[in-house]
Amino acid sequence: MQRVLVTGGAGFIGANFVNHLVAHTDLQVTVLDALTYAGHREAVDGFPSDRVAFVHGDITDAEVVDRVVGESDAVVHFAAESHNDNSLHDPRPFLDTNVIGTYTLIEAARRHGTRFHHVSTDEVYGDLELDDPARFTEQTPYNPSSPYSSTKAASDLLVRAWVRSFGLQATLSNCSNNYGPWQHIEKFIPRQITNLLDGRRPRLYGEGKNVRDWIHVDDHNSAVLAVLQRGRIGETYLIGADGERSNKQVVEQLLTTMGRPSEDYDLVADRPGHDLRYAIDATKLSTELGWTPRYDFDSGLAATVEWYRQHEDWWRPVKEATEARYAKSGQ
Ligand code: NAD
Ligand code: TDX
Repeated sequence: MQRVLVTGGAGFIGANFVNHLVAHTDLQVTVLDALTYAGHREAVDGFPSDRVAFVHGDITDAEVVDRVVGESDAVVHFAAESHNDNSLHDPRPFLDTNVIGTYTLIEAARRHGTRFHHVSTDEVYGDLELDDPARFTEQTPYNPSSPYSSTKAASDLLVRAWVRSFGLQATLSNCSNNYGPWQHIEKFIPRQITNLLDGRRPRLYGEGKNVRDWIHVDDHNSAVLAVLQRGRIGETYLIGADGERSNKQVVEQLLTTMGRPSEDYDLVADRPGHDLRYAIDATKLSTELGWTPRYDFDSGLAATVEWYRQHEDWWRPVKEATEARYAKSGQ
């Protein structure tokens, strides 16, 4: 394996993955990214051109996809519409990118016999009760709740069907909630960090009791690389780092870290259909591939706060518009 195509490589997780590949492998990288509102060219700038090439294009464009897949030994597919709240207001781009885009990529990978890794989410499994000791495993039945998660579930099923029907050389991974540098400030953790940096109060949906299972983006990406290099074809691996916390706990921790009283937040309108709890059992990944996470949540979160403090010129231009969109839904 020499050249890896990273779709969505200018987005949050994809950009961190490109940085991870440059730092930890000799692989050459091609990024394919449409630079939607969530894509940032500068997140993958500054590498030597023999390490990282950038192609500005859409994964639903069969012509450009066929060319870049044909030039690559493997594809790692991150590109997606990724925000649940956006999917509730306008689902159509989620169908186009997540379903048709994935279809376009796996057809090209099938034609060229290219190794394919599909990056997905634990949200395909629906949610768990707050007081249920159960966690998601690779055997949990699919039961997605939102337009976003249902289109991700559809894309997973397409990849699985292409493995079975056409012998596509694919693996899949489903990861829990990521945090870290370059995450768009529409998402929970960076929204609250930038609210606090801006002198605003954090905004918790509902009563703040929903639970997410947090993992640092670099731990997600080291797991994706392990699956790409050593995963068994046709298999799904769940990725998680035992990071369950309620949203209220996370906000209280941010307030304390940033020197504000821990009750200094607002409860706002809940998300329709809001999943209660996600939790990942990553036993298969750790026993089969020997993967372990490196970050603990407390120091990872503190480093992330510091990153947003240092990168105000990156997030400041979109802060007002992001908050104005939330204000329309009372959030
Ligand atoms: P993101 O929204 O930050 O980035 C998505 C990237 O894809 C952007 O660079 C965007 O420009 C690009 N893109 C969107 N539509 C495109 C199209 N039609 N053609 C080409 N490029 C396009 O998303 P993220 O949070 O980095 O998520 C990346 C992947 O990881 C997604 O598949 C998501 O479902 C999955 N995932 C995310 C999380 C999480 O916590 N963020 C957790 C598990 C899985
Ligand atoms: O302002 C907020 N207040 C709040 O309480 C926002 C933006 C969110 N929330 C809540 C909703 C969720 O319970 O915080 C939790 C996390 O919200 P998001 O950051 O929107 O993430 P989530 O909906 O859990 O989905 C994320 O994890 C799985 C990613 O956005 C997905 O791409 C990934 O698949």
